[in-house]
Amino acid sequence: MASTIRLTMAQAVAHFLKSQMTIVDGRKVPIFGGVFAIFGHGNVAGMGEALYQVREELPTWRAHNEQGMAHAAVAYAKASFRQRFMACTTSIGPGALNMVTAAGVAHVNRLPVLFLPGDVFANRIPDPVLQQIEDFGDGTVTVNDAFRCVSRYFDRITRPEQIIPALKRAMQVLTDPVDCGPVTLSLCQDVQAEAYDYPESLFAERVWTERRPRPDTGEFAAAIDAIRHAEKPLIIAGGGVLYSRATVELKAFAGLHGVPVAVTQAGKSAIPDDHPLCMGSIGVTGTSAANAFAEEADLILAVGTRLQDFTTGSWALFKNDKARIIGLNTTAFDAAKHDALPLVCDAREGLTLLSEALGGWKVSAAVEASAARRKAEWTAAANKATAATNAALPSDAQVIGAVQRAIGGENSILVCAAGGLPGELHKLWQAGHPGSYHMEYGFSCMGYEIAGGLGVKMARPDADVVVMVGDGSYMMANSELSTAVMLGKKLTVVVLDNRGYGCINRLQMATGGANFNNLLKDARIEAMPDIDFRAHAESMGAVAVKVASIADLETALEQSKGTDRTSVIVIDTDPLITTEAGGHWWDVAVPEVSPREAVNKAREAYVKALAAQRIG
Ligand SMILES: Cc1ncc(C[n+]2csc(CCOP(=O)(O)OP(=O)(O)O)c2C)c(N)n1
Ligand SMILES: [Mg+2]
Repeated sequence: MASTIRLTMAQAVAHFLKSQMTIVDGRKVPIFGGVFAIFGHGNVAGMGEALYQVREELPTWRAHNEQGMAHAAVAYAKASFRQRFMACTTSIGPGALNMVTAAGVAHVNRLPVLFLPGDVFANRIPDPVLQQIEDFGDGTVTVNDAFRCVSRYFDRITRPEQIIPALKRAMQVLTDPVDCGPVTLSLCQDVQAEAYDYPESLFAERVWTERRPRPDTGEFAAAIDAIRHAEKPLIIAGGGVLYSRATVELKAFAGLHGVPVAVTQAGKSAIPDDHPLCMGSIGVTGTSAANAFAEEADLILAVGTRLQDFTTGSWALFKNDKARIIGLNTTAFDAAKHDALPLVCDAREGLTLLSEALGGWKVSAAVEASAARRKAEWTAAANKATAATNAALPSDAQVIGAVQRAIGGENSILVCAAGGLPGELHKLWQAGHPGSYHMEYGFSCMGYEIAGGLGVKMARPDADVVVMVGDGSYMMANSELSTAVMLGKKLTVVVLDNRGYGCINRLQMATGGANFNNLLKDARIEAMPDIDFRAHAESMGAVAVKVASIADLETALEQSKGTDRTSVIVIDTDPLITTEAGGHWWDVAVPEVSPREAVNKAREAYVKALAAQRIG
């Protein structure tokens, strides 16, 4: 009989997690970077005791907010190019539900995180326990069912032996390039403490290696044929290029065949922005260069992208009637979007094989010439937007310019997620090495930025992690600033205070709306908030300073380099200015009837714009 070991279910989880390994840069390392935990009655006795036992091999990190810690875990996975990830454990009820939004972030962005929320008693004897909701018609419903739609795999563990297949399934999903995403194992609190004779083999070291699927022969032949017949091809590089670590191959492909490359938010840094064939960002927040190629392209080689609306200009960007998409993606779901010729394979494998098969095929000299011209035109426009200024209230672009000049070097990683900044950064930030631009733009979840910065720093301790965040996002979630200070994970945080939800205010104006409920001045107020972000950040242990000009910002950024402490620099900005150059229409539905003339006008323009959309 196989030998067994008597453990509680929670102990089995902890021992199993610490035995999972992977290879990164030729070195064997634990695949779990650790476990973020906030304890409560749903996990302190079970998971808490179990994690204590393995604390040397599998570190437990204490956070301040479950959503924040889960964002940090998401960022850790993204900054690790999905090669390593974390687990997050919480109590039942509110602690668990606090992670649901972050699970959504992981789900949209296809990032691996293991969620281990506590759940109600499987035996139901003490019901209803503190923090247990009661469904009048279904005894099996708990709040953790909310994780189902934001998990690639969901399981509720109601018997200790169920954890055996569940853990194995979890690892398969977390490490699978296609299924990759959040896994939720909802751990009933009584079962966490229950013992079982687990087979010792469950805890044997397991080294996970990457799977790199190669293309189907027929799909490959069709893709080659389409590329060979293309006169104006364009590559769209998405996050999949980075997760596949196909950046060398992308550069080689573009260079050899002369095909211009445009990048999505997740794909930015897959090719350096200063590469002659990198046309920069595409779509709604695109450069004029990338969007000009997209408009005329007869072939779009979409590599590792979900083709979300910001990328496709809500499907109005591609204006050539003959435009054909090749969907080079590990995930058939993405590869087949919009009647694409699917090329289901790993990005690195696919690009290498395509390039080999294309041999000496190259675009015409005219394409390369227009790439050089368009890039130069865009660079001039971008430089103008980011140039230093002594305006009383600088624009986001001018702040971006200062940050880039001061700390945008080879070792830095820029982190951002929501507000007006993502659009400006997509256009204007000059990304260098792969992974140096960390934008969460699948969910664009306010409150991700600071916690995300922490996760990035944990994944890449040697990098200079720079977080750019708006006042709105800062107010939504900032508690992991204290965690970063506590863990000695140095972040440089630049807070752009435009006193409200600037980008939504602008969107409101663009859709004919009245200025209403976005900027603080347009909200229902008894006393105008005057938030002292500097003092707030200082109270959390950061070195904090408020600067009054772009010049002072550059000085403060320089000074922040000299300290090991997390630094927060606050600057007031103009809520109304964005970079006009580049960009594309975005489908945001405008009311069909309204007593407001401005809305009716916006509706007219909206209906006209809809005509450019490719349906299906
Ligand atoms: C959790 C969450 N709630 C709401 C939104 C919608 N939203 C996107 S940006 C934004 C305003 C962000 O304000 P701020 O961080 O100050 O940036 P700004 O727009 O001023 O540049 C809002 C409300 C969101 N993306 N995420
Ligand atoms: Mg703001």
